[in-house]
Amino acid sequence: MKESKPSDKVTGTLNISKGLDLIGDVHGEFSMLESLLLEMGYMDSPDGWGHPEGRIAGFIGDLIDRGPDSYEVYRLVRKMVERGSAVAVMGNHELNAVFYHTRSEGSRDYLRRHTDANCCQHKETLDSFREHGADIGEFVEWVKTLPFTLELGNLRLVHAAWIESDIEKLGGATLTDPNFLQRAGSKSTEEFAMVERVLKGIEAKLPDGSFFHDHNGVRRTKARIGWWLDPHRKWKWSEVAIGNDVENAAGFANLMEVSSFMGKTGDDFLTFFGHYALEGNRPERISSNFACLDFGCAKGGPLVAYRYEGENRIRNEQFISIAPQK
Ligand SMILES: [Mn+2]
Repeated sequence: MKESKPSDKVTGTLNISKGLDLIGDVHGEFSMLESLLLEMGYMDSPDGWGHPEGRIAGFIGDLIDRGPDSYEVYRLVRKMVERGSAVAVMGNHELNAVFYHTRSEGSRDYLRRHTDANCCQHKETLDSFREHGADIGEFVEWVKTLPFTLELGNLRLVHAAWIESDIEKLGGATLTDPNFLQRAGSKSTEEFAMVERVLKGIEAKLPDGSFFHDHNGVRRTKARIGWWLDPHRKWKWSEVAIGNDVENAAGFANLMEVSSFMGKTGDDFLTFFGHYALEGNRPERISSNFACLDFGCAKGGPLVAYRYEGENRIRNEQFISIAPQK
């Protein structure tokens, strides 16, 4: 891990003064992504997509898996990043892909085991690369270069959770460092725990007897928790468990007990994230400085973006969405 502070890694050359369009989890939905870019005034060219007024796109992670065209989404985003018309942070699906294709040091096992469940989660991506005769290794090497977080002016971009202490300790490390990659991919290391929290968020055990079924029909007794919630306030379980229906969980959650990482983030920033597959077809902010841009596209929901214009409060009228095309 390098010694730099998170504020050091603002990409100095990136000019977001013309506006930044933050795009939620794409999950291989290439035609929805093209529709969204067109809707926002971006145009395709031999050099890749760009905006005539110099706006920049910001991808919030989870480009791949689930949808049918992960390869094409990857090519489009990579080209945009390389020509300077987009930035991207890593999502948990990209992280999983790197671990899935990287062997654990001194072992024949992969950092992410090739179990049926793990293969199943990555299958659409493997199929998409195979159909295009493309080498997934090239994708993996590119993904390793993605930052876990970006701070741009008063904006913070992270896939799942802006956990200040973790982000400071990670210090801008990326998976291109082979030692860091091995540690981040090995359970029981501090690096593994930090990267998990930032890219997958905080989970908590539901009260005894409570559960929900996830989109794969798997019965779950732990739920993703809204890390941005004030732990000193009283919250019902249905308010705390994000993106899943846990109405059978009675009573209040004690967030002070859930995790010591709750609710500690700067109010001076606008923090954008994805990951939680919120429900509803009319996307809106969580609060004036937090917004989730993932509304479960590839699970039947819309693909969502937020059009940032330099404001210091998130405004509901600046969301834009593309309805599922099936
Ligand atoms: Mn996702």
